[in-house]
Amino acid sequence: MDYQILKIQIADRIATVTISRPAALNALNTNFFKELNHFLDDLEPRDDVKALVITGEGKAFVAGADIAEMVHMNAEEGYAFSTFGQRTFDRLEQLAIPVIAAVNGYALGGGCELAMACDFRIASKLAKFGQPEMNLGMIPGYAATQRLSRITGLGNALYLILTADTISADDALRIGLVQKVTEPEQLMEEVMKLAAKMAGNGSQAVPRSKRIIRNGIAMDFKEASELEAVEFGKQFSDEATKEGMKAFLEKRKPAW
Ligand code: DAK
Repeated sequence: MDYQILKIQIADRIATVTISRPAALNALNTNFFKELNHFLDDLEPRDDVKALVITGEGKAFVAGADIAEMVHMNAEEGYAFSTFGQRTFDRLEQLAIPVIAAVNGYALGGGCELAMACDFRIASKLAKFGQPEMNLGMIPGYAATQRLSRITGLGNALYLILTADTISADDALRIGLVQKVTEPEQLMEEVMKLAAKMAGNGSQAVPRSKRIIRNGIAMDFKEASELEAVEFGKQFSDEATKEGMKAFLEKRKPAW
């Protein structure tokens, strides 16, 4: 596919996707979702890529869904736009490998929702977060009503969605919406370090943990604990897990 919006780089087992429509602050349109799905089609079967980073070009991560595209939609098109976007974000969330949002600037509306569909959010000090849909007379459409409360708690989700306030990276850190705040020029270095740390684990423990945490949150505690126990048992058939334990006992690094 000839990508027009995404810039894709794969190096050292880490894929980096840069959303590049800076003239529209990287607003998400139908073509973005088509390109991201195409990229995920290529990525999912690969076992040489161990982490994915998503970032934006210019002063925005993503300033929301593309208002210029949405303004012309009828109910049928709005529904299609919604389901296509939701399915894409679910797909990202369910990806086997960890996904990091490197939030370089505005993450508003659909942009904050995209960041929340990633596993972690590392933010530049310049980043701003919010769900300003209220200002457009809309409600969020890519699951902010659900993901924001799960990530930051009910009070913060109600506050951000009902007031449409935009918050700083430091405030986002305070409410647990981001995991770390960096100087702008250090953002990608910090993110790559984090990605490399997970990508360097040669066992199945990273994808296995992600799968249990992601699936377990939709279960009751007992059922989720059982899922953990089943997966815990399965890893004893993995050579890499045996190697990890043996290496510890032999006081050496695992040969992964
Ligand atoms: N869509 C389209 N264009 C956008 C945009 C957006 N979300 N945000 C910015 N742009 C465009 C601006 O129109 C402007 O274009 P030109 O006038 O130069 O052609 C260019 O990007 C630069 O923007 P500004 O001139 O406004 O830049 P400033 O630095 O002055 O301001 C800003 C930056 C981020 C504060 C401001 O651009 C802004 O307030 N942007 C809108 C933020 C916003 O309201 N975002 C939420 C969008 S609503 C759904 C699913 C999801 C959603 C809805 C439904 N379904 C499933 C149905 C999600 C909705 C949203 O995300």
